[in-house]
Amino acid sequence: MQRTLVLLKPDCLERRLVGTVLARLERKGFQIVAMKLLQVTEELASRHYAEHLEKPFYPQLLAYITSDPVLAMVLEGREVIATVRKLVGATNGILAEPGTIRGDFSTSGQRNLVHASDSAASAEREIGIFFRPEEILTWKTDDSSLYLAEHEK
Ligand code: 3AN
Repeated sequence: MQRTLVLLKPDCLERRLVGTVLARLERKGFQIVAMKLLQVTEELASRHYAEHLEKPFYPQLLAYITSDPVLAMVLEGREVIATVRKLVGATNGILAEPGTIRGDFSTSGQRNLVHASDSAASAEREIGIFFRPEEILTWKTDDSSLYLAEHEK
């Protein structure tokens, strides 16, 4: 089973779309194993967005991600990293396919509602930035047969 970091970003909270977005991720069959509401600081943003620090859009990205709280979570499941990226859609909401979260709810390249880790290495790094190991819970329901075939468990 894989884990991925998902952030519901300030615009998602401001637009009261938390329940809508979370429902899409949850009903796919992924398990929430950690969750917290937090205000992203400048220091936290610079660690999370380390690859964008030198980009021309970084000051705007920093202002946006620190403007209001984010809901951070760790989701667990089969192929969860790539699958959540597909559910979220392309970075720019204009280009994101209809049916994806960004494709259905965003017309922006910055205010695009959700962050999701893009690889196993990113997931491990980003989960470590937002959560201490003891904040990630190990729990299982016995309903896996509703979601997976025997050989997929
Ligand atoms: P994604 O979130 O799809 O992985 P990244 O990692 O390339 O996209 O970008 C991280 C965040 O930086 C995006 N979610 C978006 O908020 C912002 N961003 C990316 N590219 C741009 C851009 N060209 N102009 C403004 N903001 C951008």
